Amino acid sequence: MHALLLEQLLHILSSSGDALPFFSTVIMPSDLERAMETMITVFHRYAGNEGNTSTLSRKELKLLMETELASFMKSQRDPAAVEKIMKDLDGNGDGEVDFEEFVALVVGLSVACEQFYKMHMQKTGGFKKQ
Ligand SMILES: [Ca+2]
Ligand SMILES: [Ca+2]
Repeated sequence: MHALLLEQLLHILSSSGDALPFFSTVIMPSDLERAMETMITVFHRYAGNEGNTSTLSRKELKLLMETELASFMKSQRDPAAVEKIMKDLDGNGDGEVDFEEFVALVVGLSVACEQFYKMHMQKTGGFKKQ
């Protein structure tokens, strides 16, 4: 992520007066806020299993993908897929996947899914103006 953008976002969050941003304080989180919270909690659920508790080892990433991205993994016939994805995600080359690197996976899959979503909507006429 762009360092300046991250700095700005951190500033906005910290100036809201609550050190632990908004998730725990928002009574009715929006869909998007809920999605963000889910990404964070899912990541930490797996990252905490072994070694560094704030990064995913190869084993932790594999378990996360097999459990949380089961349908994607089922359609994936390449047995070395996790290995390749791990290598792609590990931007800083430390052999672990941190949250920022993990988010790239979620973003990549979301972008790919959105392409299918658009095709589906066009086929079913979902994009037509009412
Ligand atoms: Ca870990
Ligand atoms: Ca890394």
